[in-house]
Amino acid sequence: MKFIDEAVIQIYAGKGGDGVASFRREKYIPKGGPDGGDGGRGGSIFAVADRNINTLIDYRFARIHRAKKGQNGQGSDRYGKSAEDIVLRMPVGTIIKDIITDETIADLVHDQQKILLAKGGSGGIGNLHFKSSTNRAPRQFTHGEPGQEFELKLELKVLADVGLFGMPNAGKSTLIRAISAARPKVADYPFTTLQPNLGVIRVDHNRSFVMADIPGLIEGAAEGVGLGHQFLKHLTRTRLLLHVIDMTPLNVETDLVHEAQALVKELQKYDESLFQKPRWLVLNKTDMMPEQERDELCRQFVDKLEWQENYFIISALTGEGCKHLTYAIMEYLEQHLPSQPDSSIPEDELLNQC
Ligand SMILES: Nc1nc2c(ncn2[C@@H]2O[C@H](COP(=O)(O)OP(=O)(O)OP(=O)(O)O)[C@@H](O)[C@H]2O)c(=O)[nH]1
Ligand SMILES: [Mg+2]
Repeated sequence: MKFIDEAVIQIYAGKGGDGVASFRREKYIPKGGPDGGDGGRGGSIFAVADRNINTLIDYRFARIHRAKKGQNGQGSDRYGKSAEDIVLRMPVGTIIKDIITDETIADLVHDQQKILLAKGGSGGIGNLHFKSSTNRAPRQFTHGEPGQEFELKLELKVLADVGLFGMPNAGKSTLIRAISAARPKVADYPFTTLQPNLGVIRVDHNRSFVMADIPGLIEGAAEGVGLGHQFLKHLTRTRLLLHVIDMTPLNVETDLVHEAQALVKELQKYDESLFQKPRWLVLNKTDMMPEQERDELCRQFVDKLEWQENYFIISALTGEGCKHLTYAIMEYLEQHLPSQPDSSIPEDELLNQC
């Protein structure tokens, strides 16, 4: 299914049914009292986060959602039936904004989280309720209230603890396959991955984290080269970025240092706060380097980058170094808990998105 992470929808909650003015008319009861019932409530519109959905594509096709009107009240004390509510199911990670005010109405971070988006109008009151000691035969009734209406922007930003980024073909998807149950496509051509994939990395039975693999990024992405910047938003809610680098590119002339710096500049061009996020280097495909030179070559590379922080030498293909990397990530995440706990969600809620 096509991955869509933005949509605009219009929602119209139902109007309440009108109350009614009616009088009891029965044989042998000449002057029956008022018996007009109230109108039913109009249908409301809710959003519910559903872990089985990972795209907003449905909302590209169905943009207008209109709940039904409540039934009018009737004579003989009969109340109108309330209209059914509409429930819009959306992926976990969907942010819902009012298009006019740009205000965030909801951030669906937990599976089955339910939010009222537009309230159905209350039903009008029938004349039954206007009866009093001074007015035994009221003719008043009220109309149902209108339902709320909004135009909303839906934006999906996947929720993950760790985000992978790197050049196409660097081995990002191979890495997520090696350490989680996620099964994104892997192939030896660029731009194999065309949508974010999430994987749950289980370090031991009660410690795990969620990792996002996004499509490859290349120099000039800000100007739209390759797939552009469009997928970087899916890294904005992560707590740690892993920059995956292919240490043995097919083209031996590749300037790895320049390439790595250029990608980081792309992050910065997209969003300064993404650039400021903690970032580690993951030097991949090292199984193709001569073993005796491997560590030295990697060290020279990080030196040229003037990289003093964490770097990991791995082979996503053979799995070498991957366990050490996952433990280091887990420890880091445990030591740097999110300031807003709501920005991460229980991992089992994300499994479907793998
Ligand atoms: N030898 C070796 N090959 C690897 C390693 N990791 C990945 N590959 C190969 O590199 C190619 C690209 O791997 P992917 O995992 O699809 O790369 P990607 O970074 O996800 O690529 P895009 O989705 O296009 O951005 C595949 O042929 C993999 O088998 C590794 O550690 N060693
Ligand atoms: Mg990939």
